[in-house]
Amino acid sequence: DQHYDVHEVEARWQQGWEDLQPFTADDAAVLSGEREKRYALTMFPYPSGDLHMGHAEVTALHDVIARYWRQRGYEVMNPMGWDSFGLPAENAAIRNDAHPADYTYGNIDTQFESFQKYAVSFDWTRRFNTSDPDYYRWTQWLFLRLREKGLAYRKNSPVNWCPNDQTVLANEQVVDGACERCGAEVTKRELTQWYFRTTAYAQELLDSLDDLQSTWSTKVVNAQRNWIGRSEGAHVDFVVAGREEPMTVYTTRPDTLFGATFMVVAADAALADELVTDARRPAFEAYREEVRRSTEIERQSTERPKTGVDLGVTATNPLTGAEIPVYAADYVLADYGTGAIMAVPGQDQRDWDFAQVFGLPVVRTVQPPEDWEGEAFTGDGPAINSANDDIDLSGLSVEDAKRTTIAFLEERGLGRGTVNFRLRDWLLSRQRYWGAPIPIIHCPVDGEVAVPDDQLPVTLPELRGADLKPKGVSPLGAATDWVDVECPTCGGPATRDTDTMDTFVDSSWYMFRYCSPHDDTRAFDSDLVNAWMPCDIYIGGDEHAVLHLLYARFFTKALRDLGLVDFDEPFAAYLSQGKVINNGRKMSKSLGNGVSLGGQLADYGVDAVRLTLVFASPPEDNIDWADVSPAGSLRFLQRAWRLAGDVTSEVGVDASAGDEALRKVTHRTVHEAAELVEGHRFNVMVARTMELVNAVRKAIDSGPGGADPAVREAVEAVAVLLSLVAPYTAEEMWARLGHEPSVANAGWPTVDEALLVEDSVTCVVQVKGKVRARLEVSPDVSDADLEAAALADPAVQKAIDGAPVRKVIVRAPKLVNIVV
Ligand code: ANZ
Repeated sequence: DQHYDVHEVEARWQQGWEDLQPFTADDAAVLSGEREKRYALTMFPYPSGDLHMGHAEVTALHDVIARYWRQRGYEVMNPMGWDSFGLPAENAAIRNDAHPADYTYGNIDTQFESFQKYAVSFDWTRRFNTSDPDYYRWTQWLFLRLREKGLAYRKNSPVNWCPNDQTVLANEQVVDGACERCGAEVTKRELTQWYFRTTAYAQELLDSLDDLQSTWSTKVVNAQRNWIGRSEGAHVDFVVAGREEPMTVYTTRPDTLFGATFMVVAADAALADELVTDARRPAFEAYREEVRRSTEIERQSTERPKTGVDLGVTATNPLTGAEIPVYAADYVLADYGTGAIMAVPGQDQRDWDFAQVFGLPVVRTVQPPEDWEGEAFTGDGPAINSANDDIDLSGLSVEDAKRTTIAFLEERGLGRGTVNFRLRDWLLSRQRYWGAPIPIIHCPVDGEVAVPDDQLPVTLPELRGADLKPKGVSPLGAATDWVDVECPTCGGPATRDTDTMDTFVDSSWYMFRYCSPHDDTRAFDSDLVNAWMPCDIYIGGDEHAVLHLLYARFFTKALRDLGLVDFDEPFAAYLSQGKVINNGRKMSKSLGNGVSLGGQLADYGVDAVRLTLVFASPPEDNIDWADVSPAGSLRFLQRAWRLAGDVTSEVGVDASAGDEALRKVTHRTVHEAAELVEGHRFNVMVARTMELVNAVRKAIDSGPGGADPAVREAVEAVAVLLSLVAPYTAEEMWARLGHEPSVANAGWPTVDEALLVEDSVTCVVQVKGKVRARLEVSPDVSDADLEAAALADPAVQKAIDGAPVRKVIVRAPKLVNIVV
């Protein structure tokens, strides 16, 4: 036989695997310590259509690791489910004129079937959807536990508002001033919303990144660091004329205090409203209106000229004693630091720009370099214009001046050193339908009352036929039967909270739920979670580098402090995979360059598509579908499969009697493949497998032949290596070789160390930095022998050309460098 029928094989094995269930993780084996565990997690999908090339890529890569660990004898948990609440499903449902539940669960069925055909080694017994009441009951339960700890609370403040989706957004969901999902420019609104107190863990979230540095993608670690945004500086108190309370600012440059020539308050901060004089109020209110209407993009723009209004009050610079004016402006943010700054135009460009517009004085407090022609100077240099009777910073560097100023301020009670974080609390409530209802009841007598645990879940009302189009208030408000309830405390009339939770809440704890997915007495079994977690690998896209990972890390720390888990971080290793693109560009409808996964699978089969995705590039890099060849992958798989038909020795034959040269190739390949998988260099692992296939083909056709025991050993190794990438082909080969299924549990071939010793290595000989000869030498050649051999080589002699040899550098067995 020269070919196998890809689709016939797929249909047959899919059926066969269903009976074998080789991928069910055994809790008992892990709890008892009988087998070491590995928890392989890949991001669960949104059910907003069928699987696409992106899913195909991430699961193919992920499956290499999961299947490898299984072959190595670990007890592997590789679960999958659906992140089925949330805006993407809801928006798609509205577009398709369907109820979100019908739309969502229909897609889940479709995706489930596709996953099965795609043959990812998931443990389907652990499957759940976050929109199942059995799941979100516990999302609500966890919300209440966090609230009891003071980690979930409600407050009124200006929030990000997406005018298109008609809902609030977390800071993390605003990218360059636009809605992360729909791209609409985000505006601000004053609203009462629910928050998780992520800031309570700011320092710890930052500190534990040090431990993740070596096992997480660097890009992701850096993105997390920047998002948390720790800075060191000072709070400085300014006395405002006619006001008892001081005006406190946050500055990272206390050394520049002598140069603070005016103050700026965020226009939308309460403080601006408090400070403004009656005379200036009309101008202020008009300006504030203008600011509220503008988008984040406009406000943050550095090109746009600075705007603001004089509030009519002055503050006293504590070091110069000068009375300096206080302005309101939009370049200062209400929710960062204290929402107010001391402006130092000599050292800060934004302040410089503002000073130019309003004609305010500039005093430099750091000496710029002699040839300095710029405006604000932000670099280091000796302090100038920075002395009074009590403190003298003259000549100090920025760092020393900072320290001296902070000490002085602290001594006089004028300020104190402080640490500030860019990280904000996580805004979690959404004015949308398709999410977990917030389990709170509002009572006119008792205020905010938690829904008692035994009344969970608060199920979503069905609202069939209702208009779910976003209108800025939650559609749940329309379900009056559902909204009107008795207060659990006083029994009087009360109303349910009508907002739902951000879908990121659901995905912040799903990795715990997989450990005991069907437990209907608790969110998760802590013993099982502590046994299985942290996840040994987590694979997903870059787009979640900040949001989801940060939230999941926050949840883990909060649950630890609630005594529910005994570790600090959910993901021991994180790998972010690249994207599948086409003709150099992201696949999109408008470009018409989309590649359908279904079409590729129909044309080439599952294994060829999987192999192509794994082989194309290192996992972190993008794959351009225009540059790869699934047809070539299929030809290779057929070649590998044909080897199995050419093996004529019996199962269990003693390989040690076989051809040694081939055995060496086999053992070296298996040995390297393990290192390559562990180092996430899956594409190279495939390349090595291809080389092994070539070597066996040669051995069969023009070497010892198909009856040699070394050939069987090699082909069995090929089947096991391929089982990580191309499960159907591997299974067919395994059966053809006379084995019982499944190759997924065949076990990793044992490597004979003796066969790894190389016979010879290539030594490069350089003369005057140029390669002049390559010598085949023994791997354990001595420096002296190697030097003699190099000098005796005719090509080397010719290159030296009789010149005196000044120095010979020998690095046995690989390099000799001759200096003449
Ligand atoms: C005076 C000063 C002088 C500043 C100077 C900088 C340079 P990071 O590093 O990001 O924490 N700032 C403080 N609160 C702000 C707010 N709510 N909106 C906009 N800007 C704010 O930045 C801290 C610096 O950003 C602070 O230090 C403050 O300006 C400004 F030569 O104070 B600085």
